[in-house]
Amino acid sequence: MGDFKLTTVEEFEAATNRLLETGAKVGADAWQIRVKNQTPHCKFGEQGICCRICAMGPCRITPKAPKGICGCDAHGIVGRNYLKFTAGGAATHSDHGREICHTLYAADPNGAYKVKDPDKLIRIAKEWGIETENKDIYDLAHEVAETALLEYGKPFGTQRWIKRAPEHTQKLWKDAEIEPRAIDREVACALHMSHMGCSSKPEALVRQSLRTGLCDGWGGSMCGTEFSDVLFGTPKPIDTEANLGVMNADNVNIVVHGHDPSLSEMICEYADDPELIAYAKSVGAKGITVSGVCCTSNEVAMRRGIPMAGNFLQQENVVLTGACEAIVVDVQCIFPALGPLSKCFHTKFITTSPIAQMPDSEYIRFSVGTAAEKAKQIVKLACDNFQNRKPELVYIPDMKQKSTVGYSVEALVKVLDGVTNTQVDVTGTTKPLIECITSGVIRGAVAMVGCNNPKIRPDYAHIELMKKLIANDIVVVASGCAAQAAAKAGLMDKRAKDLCGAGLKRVCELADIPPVLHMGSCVDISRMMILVAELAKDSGLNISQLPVVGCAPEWMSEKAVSIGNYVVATGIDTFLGVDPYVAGSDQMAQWLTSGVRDWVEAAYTVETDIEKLVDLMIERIEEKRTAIGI
Ligand code: MSK
Repeated sequence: MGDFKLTTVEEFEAATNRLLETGAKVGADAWQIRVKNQTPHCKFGEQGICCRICAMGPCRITPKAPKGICGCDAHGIVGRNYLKFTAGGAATHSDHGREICHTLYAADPNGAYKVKDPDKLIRIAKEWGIETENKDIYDLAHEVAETALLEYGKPFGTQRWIKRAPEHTQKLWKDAEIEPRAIDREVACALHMSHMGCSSKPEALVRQSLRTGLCDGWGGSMCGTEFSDVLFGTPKPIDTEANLGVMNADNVNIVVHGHDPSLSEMICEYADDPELIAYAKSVGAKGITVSGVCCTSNEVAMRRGIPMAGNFLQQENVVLTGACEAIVVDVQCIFPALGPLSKCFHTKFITTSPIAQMPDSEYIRFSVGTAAEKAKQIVKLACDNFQNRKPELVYIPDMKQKSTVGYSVEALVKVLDGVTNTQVDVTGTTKPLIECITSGVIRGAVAMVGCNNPKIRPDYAHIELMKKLIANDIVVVASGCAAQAAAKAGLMDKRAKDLCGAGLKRVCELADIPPVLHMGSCVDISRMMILVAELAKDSGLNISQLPVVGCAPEWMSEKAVSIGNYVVATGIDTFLGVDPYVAGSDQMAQWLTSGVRDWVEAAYTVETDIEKLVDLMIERIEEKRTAIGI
């Protein structure tokens, strides 16, 4: 292993504490302080038994008051809250996907956005029955984009993407009446069902929660992923670095944060522009460093090798370094706290989307038509701000790890081709991976996804779970902030293979991969759905029979609940480290952890003890292996 060593959570925390000292000097607020102010949390809210969907309440369920004013009981209230939560997540992911479709619709050979993966575009067009012969690639892009946009509101039929699922899965969805129809319809239907005086039956609310999740994972998110690949390139393995040490005290530091690659791609483009680099030098910097936070970081890391400064609960840390000239955000997971915090430093907090506008920010509206001009303006503004730095406040923790990222399904299939000794030509299939699993060289796989949540020691659950899984020869595919936790710790460094069991270590060596594979942002969990669908088709097994589980140990957002619902509905048992506000209803808990298994052959497990959570996952993977006789 040479001089390779994982960075520990204790080291992360020591760096954060040092940054919080800077914050205290300038009177900055921090999430660590706000958590204390908000604790203990409201018990009614925690259990999901507070109802405020009409103006007769709010009603709260207690042993003395077991029903709301309308007569709704705890099960109906928890169920409606759960469905609304799901709808929020599905709407958010899917609207991100819609924006990407609009960007594709505006792609122009002479404009800011071009088609970078025409082969993928043609593959999708053929999949959707769109004529490709003798068609200009941009005409095709516009036609495909318009077809995709119509998936959001089409009056009849189901999502096009679901045809990618194995027939067995599609039949389960049909039989359970959870095939996702138009994306906007499922979200609207969820809000309709959970309106005052509509559904209060847990079974019905859970069913629509799965359907709404499916319109995200096999609808809006899949649009987001697939068309981002068409526009910006399908990720391939690429080297980068992760953690706050990627910021450079000598350079103008621009941090991109949020989710939509349309903005961050343009910022990266202009940060590389020789004219703007010369401009940065003219103001006293040595160059320009772009780094990322949250999923927008995953997007540009996977395609450009842009370093990852941190994940969700590190977003304030980048400002606390005193070396951030601009934090430029698009949508989702952005703390409004960044506004007041940036005022304690010289940092410009730049909001760019009408969807995410915040006080104390500089709003530079970004749109497809003006993308190049606005990106240039933002990079220049950051350069101008370099001279306003207060050197006495600058401290960048000397902490970063090497990572190899960019394992799209296409890339994964390609790299794993080299692993087995099979004589069959398996190029382009998941058969090598199946062979590794059936032979027992790899015991199974875990899709580790999701956020940070102050209820869990930040990053600890992600990192400890991943370490134990890979030591047990279970490969981990990761996305979102879970992926960044792994990268910051060093688990995406190929040298981390030495932490694996003998089988997985051998696979890592032969395929030249790290044991934790970066699959992208939170919309990219749709990549994981495509991967399991292909594994099922190539192995002849049902998805639910594969020794594969999902896990979100530190999740916090509505999007994560939508994701959980589509992962479970796809047939993958899903393990959560944070309760989704359903503890107040044993009926809802029963439906989610067991009842749904009758429909989709998978269910949730909620376990807040991290040690137990990982053991349960390993147990489940081994049970699945035994059930199929491998
Ligand atoms: S950014 S949804 S904190 S993964 Fe996608 Fe991270 Fe969770 Fe946001």
